[in-house]
Amino acid sequence: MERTFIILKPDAVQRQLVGELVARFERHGLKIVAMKFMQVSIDLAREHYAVHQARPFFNDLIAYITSGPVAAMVLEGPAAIQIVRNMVGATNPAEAAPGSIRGDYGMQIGRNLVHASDGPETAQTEVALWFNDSELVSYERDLERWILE
Ligand code: IDP
Ligand code: MG
Repeated sequence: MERTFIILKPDAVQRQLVGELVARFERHGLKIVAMKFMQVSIDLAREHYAVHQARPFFNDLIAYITSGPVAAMVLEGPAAIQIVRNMVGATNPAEAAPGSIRGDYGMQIGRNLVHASDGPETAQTEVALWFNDSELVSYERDLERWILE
């Protein structure tokens, strides 16, 4: 079983798309393991996006992710990382396939609505950066056998 980390970025919150986007993940069959609504600090933003610190858009990226509250969550399922990346779509909404979140709701790369972990190592690092162990909830879904064989 795999876990992946997702942020519904400030534009998703301001555009009142939180429910719609969470519904997409739920409908797909992904299991919500953790979720919180929060204002991201500059320090957390810099740590989360540390891999991009040398990029020309880094300061804009930090300004964007700290510009208002976000909804952060951990989703679980077999191949959850790849499934969520597919659902999110290409980084630039202009290149994202219709049917993906960025392809359906986004216009520009600097307002692309959602972050999702890009691999097993980043997923593990990001989950640990954003959530304490006690915030990751273990429970059974009654309909599990109708989603996973
Ligand atoms: P990803 O979110 O699809 O994984 P990354 O390459 O990891 O894309 O970039 C992280 C975030 O940085 C993007 O989601 C986007 O918000 C922003 N970003 C990436 N490239 C650019 C750019 O060229 N200009 C402005 N913002 C960018
Ligand atoms: Mg990325």
